[in-house]
Amino acid sequence: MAANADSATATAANEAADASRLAAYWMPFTANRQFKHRPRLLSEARGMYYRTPDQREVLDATAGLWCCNAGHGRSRIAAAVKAQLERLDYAPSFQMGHPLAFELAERLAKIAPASLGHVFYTNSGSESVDTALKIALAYHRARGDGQRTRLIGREKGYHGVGFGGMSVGGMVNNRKAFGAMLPGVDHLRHTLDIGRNAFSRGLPRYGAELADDLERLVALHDASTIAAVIVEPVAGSAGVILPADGYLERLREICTRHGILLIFDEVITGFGRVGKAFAAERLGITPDLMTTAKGLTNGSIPMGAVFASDAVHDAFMQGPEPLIELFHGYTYSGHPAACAAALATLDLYEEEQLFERAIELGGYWEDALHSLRELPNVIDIRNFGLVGAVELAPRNDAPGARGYDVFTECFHNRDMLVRCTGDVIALSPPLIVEREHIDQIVGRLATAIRAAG
Ligand code: PXG
Repeated sequence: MAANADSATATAANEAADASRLAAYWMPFTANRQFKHRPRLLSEARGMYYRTPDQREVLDATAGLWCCNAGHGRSRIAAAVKAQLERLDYAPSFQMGHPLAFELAERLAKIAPASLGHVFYTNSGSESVDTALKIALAYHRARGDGQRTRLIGREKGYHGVGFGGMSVGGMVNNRKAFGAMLPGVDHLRHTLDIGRNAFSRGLPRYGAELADDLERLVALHDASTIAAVIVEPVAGSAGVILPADGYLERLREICTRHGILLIFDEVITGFGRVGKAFAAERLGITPDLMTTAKGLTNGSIPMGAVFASDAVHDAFMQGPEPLIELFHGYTYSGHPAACAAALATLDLYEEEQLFERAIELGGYWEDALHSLRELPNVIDIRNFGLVGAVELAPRNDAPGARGYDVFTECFHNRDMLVRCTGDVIALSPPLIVEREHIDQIVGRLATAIRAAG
């Protein structure tokens, strides 16, 4: 008895000591104090599973943060990074190059829509977005159309956390504390319409006309002042918001008619998430610029890439050759270790045919998710490719509480990692997922939704 009490005291003391050691790390997009009272730690990962420090196996239903598309612990990537760091750890990225950066750009251009033949490297999705916005502004200027300075985003859009991405983004909590942001930004209406589209399977039927909102902004500002429109083909962070069938075609058509560049933010949808290399290909609509990150290196080494159309790129390649065409870039643009990781990742995607998985499994995924429809408080289910969302009714006076409870219930009691954003549970498993994992994901989520009440 006494021994037990002693060991309980010792355990409590250890935990207290550990908790105090969590203080220095100011965690991103996290309720720091709440987290540190009851930490959720992951210490190892392989395949479809994370492992916690206390050796629980946690099923990864979110591919980390939408990035580990080939699953975890891929030794091919680790070996490529190690070999590269030993061969060439770093090379300057301005006015100098190294072979892998060129090789990777060529590989990437091959899997992108045909006209997107040029690649600019960054280190994250946020940097990709700010890079694309800057390229759009400078493109018009290079063509003598420098009065086109307005940028158009969309309500509920998420384009990272730089000042550019935050300004064109449309999630209020990501904006409200940070001042006036970029001037000359406007927003399209968002495309979430549960009233008309609840429980759609795949792209919803109603809402293509929402693209005409761009005509409203053109009428207000005049097309001659607008540089670019940026949208996520499928919005992830705001809770998996799908475009209605025909919406993106219409947006493309309006942009083309008015000489406005269309930017697809494919940070989440890129690298196989929706059944092709990019949503642009799956949906048959080609943007002028495309932002990516995450799945580019399977989440292993930070890296992003902006794809630019030949027309955009070529507009810069004018004038005297000794002139730098774009005064933009990062110390770590095309970092050798990141290039090695990306090349190994592309090998895995190709050899294991992972980009096709979201189409092969799409029907099974859709049926499994929609089996949750009758559970208490479920007000919508959305799916496309290997992305899914279950939207729950908010509790009275406590928006987000039910979603958070499902998330913590999943992690602590059902050994599964999901994302919650408000009262939406978002799912995006690694593309190596098998049918039995899908059954587990849906089964565990069902019990967590019931338990959260
Ligand atoms: N654009 C899009 C479309 C994104 O989803 C970014 C840009 C920014 O990427 P970086 O690498 O700078 O974080 C993202 C990031 C979530 C979640 O809540 C989504 C993201 C990041 C973290 C969490 O589902 N997307």
